[in-house]
Parts: sequence; structure tokens; C-alpha cells
Amino acid sequence: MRAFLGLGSNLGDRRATLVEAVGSIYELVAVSPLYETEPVGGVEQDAFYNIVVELQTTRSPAELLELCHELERAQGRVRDVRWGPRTLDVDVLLYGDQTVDEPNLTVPHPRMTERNFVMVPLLDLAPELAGAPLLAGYDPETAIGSVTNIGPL
Ligand code: GSY
Repeated sequence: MRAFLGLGSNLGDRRATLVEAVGSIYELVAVSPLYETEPVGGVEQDAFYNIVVELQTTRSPAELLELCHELERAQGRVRDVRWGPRTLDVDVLLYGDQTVDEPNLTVPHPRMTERNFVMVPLLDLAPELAGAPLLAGYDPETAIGSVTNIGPL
């Protein structure tokens, strides 16, 4: 299955955190450019570094979610303030063209089309997804949070 994960960090060495996390994903196909991004979610905090990665995976959506949690744990992530600073946040964005609606996992990620820090790197990797039915909520005119491409990870 072709799947996309979103990764973000705004604590510690943000680039090193993302490099290490990406290096441990063996199903990796592609990595977006690195973006420095304005925090979204209402909590005052430092700017994030965000990327999106593409995977070719045989994992189920639930197994992919477990991978996200493993990557977060490996970077010492402690789940404390909702929407607050974090060494690493990893989200399942897309799982092929499938939808998942489980208590602990919704795919496509429910807020992704509102957020430039997800949509801009995702469309760098997969421009053909612009206008796909799964991403119908995306409008570049109204998506929130400024993003700056700072080059390759
Ligand atoms: O949802 C992921 C964590 N997060 C982020 C993020 O990764 N980037 C930006 N720019 N803002 C964010 N707010 C939250 S919460």
C-alpha cells in the first residue's frame, strides 16, 4: 500500500530528530523537502520543522499507527500538553485511497486539509493528489499556517 506519514518537531534539535526518525523507516520511498512552519493549534510555542514521507508498506493501518508511536517513543516523546511542544509527532495521513474510521485512528487525517504544514509537503511529493476526492476539503487560499521550504532534509 502507498501511505503517507506527517512528521513534526519543535523541541530540541529538530532536524536531527527528523533525520533519525526517517532513517529508521525501512519502507521509505520518498521524503519531502524540510519546512519550517508556524505553530497551528492555539498554544504559543516555537516554530516546527515538518516533513511528509511516502511509504510502500504491507502494514495495516493499525500497524502503521503503532509505527508512528514507536518513532515518537524512540525520540523520547512524552504525551503531555495537547497541541503543545513535542520532540516528535508522527501522524498517518493517507493509506492508499482507503478511509479508516476507528476509535484511535481516522484516515485521511481529519485536520490535514486545513493545514499547510501537511498539505504543502504532501503535494510536493504527490502533486497528482491535488483535487483527489479524499482531499476535497483542501483549499490553498484558506489553509492555515505559514510554511517556508528550507531545502532537503
Ligand atoms: O499535528 C502535529 C503537531 N503540531 C504541529 C506541527 O507539526 N506543525 C505545526 N506547524 N503546528 C503544529 N501544531 C501541532 S499540534
